[in-house]
Amino acid sequence: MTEPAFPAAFGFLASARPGGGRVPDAVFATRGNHTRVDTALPDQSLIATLVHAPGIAPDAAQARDTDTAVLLAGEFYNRAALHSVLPPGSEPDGDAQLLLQLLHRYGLHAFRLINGRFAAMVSTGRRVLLATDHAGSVPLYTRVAPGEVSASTEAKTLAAQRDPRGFPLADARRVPGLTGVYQAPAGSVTEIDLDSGTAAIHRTWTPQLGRRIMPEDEATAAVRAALDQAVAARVAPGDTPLVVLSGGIDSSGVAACAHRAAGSLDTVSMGTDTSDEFAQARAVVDHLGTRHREITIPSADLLAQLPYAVWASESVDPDIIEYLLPLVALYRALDGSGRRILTGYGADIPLAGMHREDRLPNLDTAVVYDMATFDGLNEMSPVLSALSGHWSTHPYWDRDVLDLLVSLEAGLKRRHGRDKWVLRAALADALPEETINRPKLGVHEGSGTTSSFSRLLIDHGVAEPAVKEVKRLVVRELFDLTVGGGRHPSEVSTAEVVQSAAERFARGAA
Ligand code: IOT
Ligand code: MG
Ligand code: MG
Repeated sequence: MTEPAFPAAFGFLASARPGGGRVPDAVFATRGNHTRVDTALPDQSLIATLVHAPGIAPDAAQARDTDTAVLLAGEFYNRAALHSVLPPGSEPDGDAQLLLQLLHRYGLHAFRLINGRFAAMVSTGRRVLLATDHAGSVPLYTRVAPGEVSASTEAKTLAAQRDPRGFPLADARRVPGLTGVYQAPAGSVTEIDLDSGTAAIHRTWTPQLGRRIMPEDEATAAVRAALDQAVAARVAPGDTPLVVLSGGIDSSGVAACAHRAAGSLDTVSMGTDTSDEFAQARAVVDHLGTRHREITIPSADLLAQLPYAVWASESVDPDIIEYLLPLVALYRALDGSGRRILTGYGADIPLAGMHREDRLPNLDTAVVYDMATFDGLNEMSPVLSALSGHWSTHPYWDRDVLDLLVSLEAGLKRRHGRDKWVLRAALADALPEETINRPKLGVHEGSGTTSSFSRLLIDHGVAEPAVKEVKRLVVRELFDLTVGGGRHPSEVSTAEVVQSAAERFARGAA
């Protein structure tokens, strides 16, 4: 089986009902072709729109047999292991068929076996299953009523459907401002009874709380092996991947592994007129011999794209939006056809890379906190790049890599006066010394995003101490306009929203 450069589908909007029905024509942020699916099972119908890369038939995103139908957005990374537990002779063609066969063998526990980046909807008997990967990295939203379950990888497509009014879904996160729309939790299967609209949530993954003590050489070898494998699983045969490269240890490590796995590598770095990390990325480019591009985006253009970052991520968290904006602007600036993109995103969460101090108790507190609060932030969403036709994937949040990194005792993460020590040591033979030793710089800092966003607010009369709160108001208003209100981001002006948020804050504070 050759693996395609793209998953068979990037996203979907679907509806399950006892009888037939239809799904309205939806506007996704994800760019791609739309294919309609209409599956009549004995006890329910599953109808859907699949969004997929042009030129790729989305056949492998759907599968059915007599009483079960599967829809899948995204891809699996442990296919060989998954195949190995199926009866001899079963030759599933594509990830949706593989999932269908696993469901027959394991029931909904099948989702506990999968290491992937996906969202899935399964119609079976009179039940509907909605499943996310361990990280919820492909966001999945639902609106449930007796007799109908709608689900989508983008909340905005459910906002457009005002009817039916959603049933409350205990233990799932409400989507702000969208009545009756809930986000399926990361690492879970939501099992819904189609007739009553009642649901039970089954956890399929949870971050480890135990910590492992390991000798230095064993820990570094384990990290290197896990990362190598995660990157190799994300590289398609015959395809040259693209790494978004800052020149920090996280993305440089991915670049080194990807170069080895694919035999060739393209890299791209973004900067602004106020700051960049071009020289640091260049050291890695020269060392590995990648084909490299630098893209400079003026800060004013960057901030003008805030509506796109919120529209794509469907996140209301202002800190997260500052991390995502430079990446969204970078993805939008890539011309040409869709690419398979690997990032270093997420490494700082299990390694507490954002935590700039020495004390180990506080470091592990930061890891536990971040691992308990990432769900719903949508920072790994594929829509960030899919809005310009690219598929992105994050090797540090591979389930095996993440489980390993989270579980290492804090003294392996901060050691010999270095942050992220175990990762730096694991990559010591693959990268230049200056890259291995380079202190952490966040993407929001290296691109000047945080400071130029602050400056924009201050220029609109916001006082320094209020900047954080007004940023929150700006992001929420952008969310209400582009996700809840269905406005295209090209029609939304950052400056106008900043002005209105600043005025609202001033009135409230007065
Ligand atoms: P950072 O780790 O600096 O960047 C994340 C990824 O974005 C990098 O690994 C790289 O692939 C890409 N990138 C960054 N800068 C550039 C650039 N100039 N050009 C091209 N690509 C670039 C924030 C952060 O520090 O980003 N993200 C953290 C923490 C998230 C916090 N979330 C949470 N607590 N839930 C992270 O772990 O990635
Ligand atoms: Mg990082
Ligand atoms: Mg960085």
